Amino acid sequence: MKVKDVVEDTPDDPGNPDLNPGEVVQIGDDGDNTLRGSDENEMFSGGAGNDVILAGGGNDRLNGTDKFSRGVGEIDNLNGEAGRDVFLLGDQDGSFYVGGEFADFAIIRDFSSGEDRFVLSGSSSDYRVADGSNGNAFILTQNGNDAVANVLNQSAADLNLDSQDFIYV
Ligand SMILES: [Ca+2]
Ligand SMILES: [Ca+2]
Ligand SMILES: [Ca+2]
Repeated sequence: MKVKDVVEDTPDDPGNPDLNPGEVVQIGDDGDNTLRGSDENEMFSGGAGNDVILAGGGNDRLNGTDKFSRGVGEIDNLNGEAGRDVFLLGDQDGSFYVGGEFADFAIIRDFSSGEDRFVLSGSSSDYRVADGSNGNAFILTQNGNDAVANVLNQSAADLNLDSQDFIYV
């Protein structure tokens, strides 16, 4: 089951797990879902399972998991596509995709510095970046070296955890 709804009245805050005015919401179930967006501004939540999100145009917020399953054991594919997109990798309760080390993380296909942003839990000192094997970069927890995201077409030097590309909640 996929749920689609329109949010009417909440704060406009990309780091907020709640919803923003005018956002269309797409929510996956516990299986492996493909959520395909339109040119509207959307909020995607893949939930449990290994999900693919194709956000389409518009300024979208992409969460491959949710506050319940938290990305544990999941590998989600997040595609922001056109527009200024936000990739949610954690919330105020902690980082997503932690527990399975390199068996759980979000794959970010089209991050563009200065345009798109990441949301991470905590502060920049909780994370580090490292180069992957083929022209990609990992965002890892400082504590436990647990992969949170694999950012394609970026090197570790391209990702500045203290820049405005990163929002901490
Ligand atoms: Ca969209
Ligand atoms: Ca998922
Ligand atoms: Ca992990």
